[in-house]
Amino acid sequence: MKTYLVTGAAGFIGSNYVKYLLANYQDVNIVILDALTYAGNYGTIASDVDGKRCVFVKGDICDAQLAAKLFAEYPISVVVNFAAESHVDRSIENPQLFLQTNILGTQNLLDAARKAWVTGKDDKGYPVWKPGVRFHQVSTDEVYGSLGKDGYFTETTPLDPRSPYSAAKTSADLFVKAYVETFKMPATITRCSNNYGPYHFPEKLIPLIIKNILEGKKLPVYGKGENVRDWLYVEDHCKAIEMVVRKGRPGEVYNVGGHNEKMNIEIVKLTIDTIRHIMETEPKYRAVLKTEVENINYDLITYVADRLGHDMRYAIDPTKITRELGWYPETKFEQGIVKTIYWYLDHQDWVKDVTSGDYQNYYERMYQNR
Ligand code: NAD
Ligand code: TDX
Repeated sequence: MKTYLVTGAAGFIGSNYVKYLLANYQDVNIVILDALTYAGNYGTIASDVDGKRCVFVKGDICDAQLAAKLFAEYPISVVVNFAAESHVDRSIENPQLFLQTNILGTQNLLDAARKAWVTGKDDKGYPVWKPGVRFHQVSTDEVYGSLGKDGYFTETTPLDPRSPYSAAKTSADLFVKAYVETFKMPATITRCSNNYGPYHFPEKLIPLIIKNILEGKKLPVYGKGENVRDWLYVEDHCKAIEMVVRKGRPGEVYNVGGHNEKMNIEIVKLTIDTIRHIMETEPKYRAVLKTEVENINYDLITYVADRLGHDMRYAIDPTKITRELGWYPETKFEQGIVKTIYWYLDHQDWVKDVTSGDYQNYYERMYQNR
């Protein structure tokens, strides 16, 4: 058995990863560390936490004492660091929080792992690591900056972050690299494109649009809606991470992407069309609507002021992970988006739950007078 410390697992991707691990790998125990910020929800993982294969600890990745205690208490040999402030718009409002969590938090985990996993020194003074240990950093394609019409991000594309969010994620990646070079830490990084799927917090484009359509609210599209994102179904991302943790070469970066480039406005229109079709053909779902079926149309789209420094296009070249590890995106976007919409229709209680806190204030602050 191996014990994984999975941080940020009460959020979107981390919770999907824990569910994926528990369902597919019998050789893994999990310690979840999550601060339960606005983006973390215990209910998302409550059914996974059994106190045996999976335990939950509420806490901050910046807390050095807590991290040391976890390494002392559990035989952790793998860290998968999802915990982060993840929303670009919030990073424009409060850059410092992103620096705190995404950079200092990652460095704190790197140090805690180093203290727990180093057993001595080799003849050149480099640390000797316990066999089989691995630190995995979950990063993003946003560290590469923004593309024009052509080209793809590869692992050798220069880092060129442009938002406080991506600047902080880039700094975290550089700390991981520094620990690899300086201490020979067995660490890996994955840089992934935009994820979508179950448990996605409704501040991000796809779940926000789904929620607003069902409530008959306007759909805020930034700028002209022509910015391009490369969408990946979240379970495909989880599979990629696990392949890298198990088989990826220590010290390496792997790009993960879905070959699914779409303009934002295409996403919004497709989501409107799909929900309208479901409501027309499966009347039982009309019970979740706070509007009439006839109102589900393109008139809901409203163009609002653009995001400051809005990256134009992201597109990942995942050749390396496919060639080295055999990973490929299994879920076609057209299937994934339908699955995702049904998941939200069937989990309105979850949406209500995660938006019961400060969500309404955030929403008004972000979109009123935009
Ligand atoms: P999320 O915002 O849904 O979840 C983040 C989780 O981290 C939450 O459960 C939150 O409570 C927890 N957290 C925040 N600060 C913490 C702290 N100081 N200590 C402990 N826990 C803390 O994020 P997500 O979309 O699931 O993203 C997860 C990771 O994947 C992030 O590192 C993000 O940068 C990266 N990523 C996301 C995407 C995407 O499309 N969502 C794409 C590529 C990479
Ligand atoms: O209301 C909106 N209207 C809109 O037009 C929102 C919330 C977004 N957008 C646009 C901005 C982007 O071009 O949609 C696109 C997607 O926006 P987000 O869902 O906020 O994602 P993005 O900024 O692309 O970042 C996401 O992918 C990379 C994640 O939030 C990051 O954590 C990840 O690293």
